[in-house]
Amino acid sequence: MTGLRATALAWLLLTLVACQSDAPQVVSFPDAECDGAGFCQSSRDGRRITLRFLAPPSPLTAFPFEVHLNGFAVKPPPDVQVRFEMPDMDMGLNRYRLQNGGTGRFTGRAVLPVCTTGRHDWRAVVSVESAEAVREARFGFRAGD
Ligand SMILES: [Cu+2]
Repeated sequence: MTGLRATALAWLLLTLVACQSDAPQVVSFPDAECDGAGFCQSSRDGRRITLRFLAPPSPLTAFPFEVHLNGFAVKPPPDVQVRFEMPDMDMGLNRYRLQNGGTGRFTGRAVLPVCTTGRHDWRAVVSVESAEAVREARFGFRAGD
């Protein structure tokens, strides 16, 4: 190996290490589908993330939802966000930070845009950020049909 190559490799490794220490680790929960009543749940390593729509989600109409966390440390409380996306289609930024209602319950309210191609299949990505990791659960659901 030439000196230049070794230097380039060392630089690459340093960059990779720096990247890893910068951002917290993202732990993905198994993908799940919401049931017809708007109840969505996924578990991993003794932790459970539940998303519940408190009204049927429909474009252009605000709907409330809540997230319940089980098996998570609640002090300090994690930062809980939900972003709504459509698989393989840019629907703009639809991200909401939830209010901490105490005892592992977080509440939010969202308004979804209308899909110009008439699709109804959405995905809610619940992101729970604590000091050591970001844990994410992706839930498929339908809106407005
Ligand atoms: Cu769309």
